[in-house]
Amino acid sequence: MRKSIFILLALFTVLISQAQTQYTLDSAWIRDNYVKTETMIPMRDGTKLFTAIYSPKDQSEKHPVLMTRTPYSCAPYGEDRYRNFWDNHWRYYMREGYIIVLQDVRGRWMSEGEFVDVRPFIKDKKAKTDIDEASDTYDTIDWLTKNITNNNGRVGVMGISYPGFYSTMAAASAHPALKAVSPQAPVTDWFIGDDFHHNGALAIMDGFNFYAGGFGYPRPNPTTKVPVNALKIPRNDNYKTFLEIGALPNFMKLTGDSIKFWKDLYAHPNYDDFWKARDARRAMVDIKPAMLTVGGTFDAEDVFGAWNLYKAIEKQSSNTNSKLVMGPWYHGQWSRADGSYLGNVHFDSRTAEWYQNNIEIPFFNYHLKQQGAAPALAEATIFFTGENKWRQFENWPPAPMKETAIYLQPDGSLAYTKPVGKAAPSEYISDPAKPVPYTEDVHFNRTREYMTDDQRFASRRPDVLTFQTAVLEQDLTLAGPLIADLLVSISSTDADFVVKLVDVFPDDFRYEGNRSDDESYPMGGYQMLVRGEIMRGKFRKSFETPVAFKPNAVERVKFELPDVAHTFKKGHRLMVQIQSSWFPLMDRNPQQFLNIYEAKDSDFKKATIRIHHDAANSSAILLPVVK
Ligand code: PG9
Repeated sequence: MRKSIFILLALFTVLISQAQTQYTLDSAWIRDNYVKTETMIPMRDGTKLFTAIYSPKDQSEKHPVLMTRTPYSCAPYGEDRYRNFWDNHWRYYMREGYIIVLQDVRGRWMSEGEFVDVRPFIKDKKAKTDIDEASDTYDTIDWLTKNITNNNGRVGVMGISYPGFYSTMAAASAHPALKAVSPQAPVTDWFIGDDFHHNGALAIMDGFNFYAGGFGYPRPNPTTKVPVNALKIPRNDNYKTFLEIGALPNFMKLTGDSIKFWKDLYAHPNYDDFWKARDARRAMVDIKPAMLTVGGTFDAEDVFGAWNLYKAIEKQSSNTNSKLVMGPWYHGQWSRADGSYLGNVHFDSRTAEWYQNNIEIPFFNYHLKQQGAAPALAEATIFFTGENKWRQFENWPPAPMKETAIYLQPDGSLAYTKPVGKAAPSEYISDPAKPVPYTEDVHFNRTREYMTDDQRFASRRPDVLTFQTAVLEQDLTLAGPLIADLLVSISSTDADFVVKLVDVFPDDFRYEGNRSDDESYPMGGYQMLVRGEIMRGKFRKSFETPVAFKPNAVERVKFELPDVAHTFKKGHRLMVQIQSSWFPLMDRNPQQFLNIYEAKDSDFKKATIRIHHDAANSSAILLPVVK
């Protein structure tokens, strides 16, 4: 007995030391194989940008450069302090011997100059003072290729989210050494679908926490100092906190007068030149480098950006080598986690690892190291949830996709035929004092998991309408954008419309688990959110010019929801939910036609919302059906 305990202890000691070695090896490995330098690179207008360069010590061959430009800092600062690349996909490129370059964008952290949020692209630059993120990237690449020893003259740029926006702008730089760019979950249009607004409605929780929590604070001079979050609000229950803060002017009182972008956002309530100039798609013309646009179908921040940046490149720059990959991921999951599940929903494989090994690394190795054959990359590589399979397409949306109307019926069903005869509309009272929560749970920060969460908490509310199909007798696969085409009447002069596409699991469904470390659990009747989107009703005719509703008159509210890639399996049902708030994910609509950024708490009124589904006014969802 004593001997076996000794053996076990010895084994345990060896295992622990190996684990530490592995961990130590990772961080020590970087120091053993890379050397870090920091420099200020001059831009054409004289502004210098802080740049950290990690170069392989191996000088036996020339190395490609892979860069990310970020507003989130190149930390840690100091040539003796190394970033831990081992917890994300950059580790693969260090193992491949790339020169890794991180740069603080203009006006952020240690870079000189003035920061401008999603700096507008200048198409025809005439003077050295006509600078934008594309010209800053051009000047940076020029300096790098001329000054980094042992580089092979080929540069790539990659970035997720805001760094995804800078990747998009890099592609527009047209520097001849720039051979491959991967905008990932790229910030693309902050009024129509990314981060701050969805169809004109304000993403109040994310936007306020992000800007008022630190990012928006003034940075008068270069600094490595992390801004202290000066926001003093209760952080135990976001629904309660944001409801008690109330109307949007109250949030401005909390931020004070120092957050420029927050003031800009309030000053531009409609889709005007301020927002149009910041639409990254404007720059996607005559793009030279190979493009790999990547995103997550369940990305709560920039799912719009990924799908629609790719579509803009296809439409505006048809000669570009442009590919799309969309996996079943939350924001950035493909760079860190294994991608095998999100919340309660499992995907039966390590989708992120598959993507890294089969797509991203071969993409950069081919274009930057001229290694291997051209990756056999389909135009669009898309993971379909529901069936849990990758599918490849020659274009996206796929040619066989057929836009198919499914109609809301008076009895709460959905059918491919229009309702016949007359019928009373379905209606609910939308009360801004009791908005529909975006999730069942209580927490402060917005969760990632809400994008696939069970929607039964909502469908049981009197202010949420549900329509569902009969049990499906065969699989139904959707591939592309959804269009909500609603005929509505409201008792007031403005309202929001949230449409949710839901996969209703069979009552006896059980997640069986497919790995030894995976438990199994019941999911009978689970109402999986596949896609949700909000439309601020006053923008139904135009995002530039809001129009009031005529009380109680039937009007059309038609809008696009971000693309989906999902198979409703045989035995499931397809459900549509309709509601008029989604809180505190989105700000509340006072349900009166006014400038919401100037609303008073007393302006928020209940309204009766009616959704019409009869022969004359047939509300429908246009489904992107592929067989
Ligand atoms: N898409 C994220 C974001 C950027 C700017 C404001 C709010 C959110 C991000 O960069 O992660």
